[in-house]
Amino acid sequence: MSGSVVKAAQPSRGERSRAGSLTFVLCSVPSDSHMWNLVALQLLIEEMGHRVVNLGACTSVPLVIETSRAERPHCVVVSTVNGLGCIDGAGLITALRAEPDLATLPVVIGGKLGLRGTSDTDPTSELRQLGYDGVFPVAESAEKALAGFRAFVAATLERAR
Ligand code: B12
Repeated sequence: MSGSVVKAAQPSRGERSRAGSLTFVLCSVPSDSHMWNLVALQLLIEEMGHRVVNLGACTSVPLVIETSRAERPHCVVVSTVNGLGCIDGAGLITALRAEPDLATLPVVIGGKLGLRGTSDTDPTSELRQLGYDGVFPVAESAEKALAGFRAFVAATLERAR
């Protein structure tokens, strides 16, 4: 889903959030070809009343950086389930935080982040230290991860108002 990014005049973040809607860039990591996780999350976020720019599976890091600049989203949501989230997800947040204009952009990650499903060491604290604002592993419970994400979205909306 790559392509040229159109730099048209856009409403400011404040103008968009006053309209009741946040913008989310939804992506995966370069190694991950799973796509139904992205479809499900797009529907979930849209059902909450927000706009989603879904970059699809096997998302390249440069595309996430380019789209974050073009869309100026309220949050980037990284979804990954192939087990390499702790490695590829670490690379993505390190690259984003190295860009001065994206250093404070809210970015969260969730899904099946480790290689062995429920038996992995929880990578949450490591990913948070690298710069993620929220980490939502489904290893313990998908419901808990989604509830945590919903609470994060609600708090983001509150901050944007
Ligand atoms: C379909 C499938 C595939 C298809 C994908 C087709 C496609 N284009 O989508 C194919 C066959 C290509 C595939 C390949 C592989 N797969 Co696969 N695959 C699956 C399977 C059976 C279903 C995934 C699915 O569509 N689920 C439906 C969606 C809606 O659910 P979900 O993905 O879990 O997403 C939800 C939650 O995880 C959560 N969530 C996800 N992201 C985020 C983010 C946030 C912020 C939040 C809050 C929540 C959240 O919310 C989502 C919506 O409810 C799962 C097993 C399973 N039952 O989950 C394995 C599975 C994901 N695959 C697995 C593996 C290992 C692989 C391969 C490495 C296998 C191999 N050796 O080649 C490759 C990797 C390919 C790659 N490069 O990524 C493992 C991952 C292990 C782990 N992480 O613990 C699983 C879990 C199977 C297993 N039990 O071992 N796979």
